[in-house]
Amino acid sequence: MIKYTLITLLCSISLLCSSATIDVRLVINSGSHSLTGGAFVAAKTYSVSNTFEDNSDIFIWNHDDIINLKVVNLDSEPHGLLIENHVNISSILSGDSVSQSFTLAEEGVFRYFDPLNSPFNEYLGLSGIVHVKSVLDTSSYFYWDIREIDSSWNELIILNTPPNLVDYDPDYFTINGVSSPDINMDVLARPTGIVGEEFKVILVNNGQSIHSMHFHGYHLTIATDSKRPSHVGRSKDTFPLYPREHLVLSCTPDKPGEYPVHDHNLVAVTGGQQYATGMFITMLIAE
Ligand SMILES: [Cu+2]
Repeated sequence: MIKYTLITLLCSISLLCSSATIDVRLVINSGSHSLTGGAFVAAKTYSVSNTFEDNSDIFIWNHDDIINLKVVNLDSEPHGLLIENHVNISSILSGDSVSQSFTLAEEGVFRYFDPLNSPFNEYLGLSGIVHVKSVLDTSSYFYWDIREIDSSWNELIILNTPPNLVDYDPDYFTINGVSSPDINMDVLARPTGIVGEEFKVILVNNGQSIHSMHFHGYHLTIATDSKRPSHVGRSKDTFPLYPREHLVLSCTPDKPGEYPVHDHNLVAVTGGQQYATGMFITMLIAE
């Protein structure tokens, strides 16, 4: 079960936009991530619930909002929380919590993650997405938190045995913590729209592998490329995405239909060595 925190505040018709103050209780949980084919791996995630979720929550906030954040560590190990450009909590002991208030002073897409035991804690699932929007931005957005899992790594990391980086051989591939066909049920992930109306897709690679997402049916235009800013404005159908990189892609569909998107690295459309699952989603566009 995926749980999201979606907080969108629109200005009233008055010319004055005031910032909101939002209380967020973010919990670090450990548990079993259910994978395609009935498999499970040990994982750790951040969520607003005391119950383990398969993927860390995606936060959508408005520029200038004030966040009163309390991070609670329910895991047996110390963990931290870094939100790029906004927050740096270096360590929270097991059973402890840290509170911090901050203003969302910058618009954009930011990763949040555990800086401890890098890259293994963020690999286990302690990494997610924060999107800070202009209060005037009424665009339709979809979110893909892209990562892969080497189930043998999870077993070792949970036992505090660092795996060998050169042995990384992922066998599961997820978007927002789930694989095809279940990912098509995720309304925050699955692009839906209408011919002639722009939508945007935010892709964040929270894994350790390079992925390359191929869109059928349409060309999309790069609105943001965190790794290669000079590529902004390019229009094409396949987009490489490096670890810790994010992209914002814009699409204005020119025809109706259901069109697939998948990782062009075809091992990523498998799960537990079974084809076809993994990173495969469809866009559904109405007339
Ligand atoms: Cu393709």
